[in-house]
Amino acid sequence: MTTKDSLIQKLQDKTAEIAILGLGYVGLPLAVVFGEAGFKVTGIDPDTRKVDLLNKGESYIPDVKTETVAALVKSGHLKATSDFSVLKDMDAVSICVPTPLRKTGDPDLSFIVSATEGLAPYAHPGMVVVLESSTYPGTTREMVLPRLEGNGLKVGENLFIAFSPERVDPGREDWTTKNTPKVVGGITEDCSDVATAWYEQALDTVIRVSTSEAAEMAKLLENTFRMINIGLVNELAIMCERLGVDVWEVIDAAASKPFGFMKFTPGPGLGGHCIPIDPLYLSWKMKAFNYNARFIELASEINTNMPRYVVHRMLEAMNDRGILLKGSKVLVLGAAYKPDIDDVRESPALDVIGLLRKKGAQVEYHDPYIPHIHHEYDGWKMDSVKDMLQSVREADAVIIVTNHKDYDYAAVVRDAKFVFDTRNATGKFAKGNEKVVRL
Ligand code: SAJ
Repeated sequence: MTTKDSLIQKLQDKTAEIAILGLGYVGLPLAVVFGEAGFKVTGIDPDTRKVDLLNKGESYIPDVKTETVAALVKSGHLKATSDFSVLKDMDAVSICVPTPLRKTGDPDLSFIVSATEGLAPYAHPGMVVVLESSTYPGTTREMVLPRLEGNGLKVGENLFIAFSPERVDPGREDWTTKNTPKVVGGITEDCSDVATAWYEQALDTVIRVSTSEAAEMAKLLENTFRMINIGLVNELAIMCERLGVDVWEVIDAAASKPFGFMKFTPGPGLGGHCIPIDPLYLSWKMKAFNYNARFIELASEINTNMPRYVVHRMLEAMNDRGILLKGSKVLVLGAAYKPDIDDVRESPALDVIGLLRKKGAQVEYHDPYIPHIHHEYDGWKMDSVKDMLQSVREADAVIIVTNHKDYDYAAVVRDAKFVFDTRNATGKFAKGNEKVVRL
């Protein structure tokens, strides 16, 4: 029996030992899915706080219930450690580490490199390694493979390497790690065979592609598609304002088309750790091929400018009402990067608050999910106000930046002196209401 066949056999009878490198919002749900499928899973993370919580049977990820973790720890299907040497006993390793941007706007692969270099000393014949972190096409072949191959390890023969993009949408309950179709592409056909055989043991649907580059590019297409279409509707909002047309009415009307259209809505900018970032990994890579990814650059420019645009619109609307922004009390409603989650990464609210502060407004914010924020570049820190409606009443102006569903928008409109609504959250309360201006 070849090394490949015996590894596939161990994966199919679930005697293969699984390691998940990186226990964040991607890695922990994946560890749970493999554990619940019957594998013994070892989570590895340098953050000992996460390790200790997991070994006590506690979850720190909202999408993963503590009772789920507790049951898996109790049954011996899940444990955690910060000690990479356990990898010498592992047969299958999934790398789920962040791929942010550097301050220069270039891809930051340092987490992938350090995870791979942490794994390398323990890589052994009969191991499969899958990278899940969103990254540019070629990363698995150029950055992971060279660090693992050698010392008797030959990819496709006794070492199997693939890429499988994470598709975790924090806070979503209908599509989960287990039931969301999963793309898998290997460095070689044999690598694809092994990685697919592994993932098919725990995930409902595995979509096999021919190479790791195809899998890397599929992910970037998914998120570039979103970023560009959000940029399109943001520019549509700018055009509609010039035309005196209600962009929200226009989008709702277009969305009545049952085919050939997909609804996106304008807003104060593009937040999160996926959509604003993943496409820039692609445009950065294309520069090495002397190709300028113009759609991505333009959409990124439009989206990046939206915080400045909405503050300008608000300033104009306040001026029309004789309210001077400088020195006025402004309440920002919603700081998370999208509704009903507790994540503030890259949130446009941070930019809006920074711009309002620079224009001399006395800014407060409220967000039920974000008790405090700290702007790492500008250095300012703020705590969410406690009584949202009380702060609405005390403010000279309110700007709705993130439209959490729990907000009572009727009460906000009732009690506010002026509302600038960047999300059409006040929709039906805004019609003909002088106090409300929408993007
Ligand atoms: N946004 C708009 N208008 C829209 C949609 C989004 O302004 O029409 C803004 C949001 O407010 C947010 C940013 O864009 O600031 C990103 O929003 P998102 O809905 O794309 O949410 P994310 O960043 O959590 O994206 C994730 C992605 N999932 C993965 O990468 C695995 C994305 O592929 C999903 O499609 C998305 O969740 C989702 O559908 O919720």
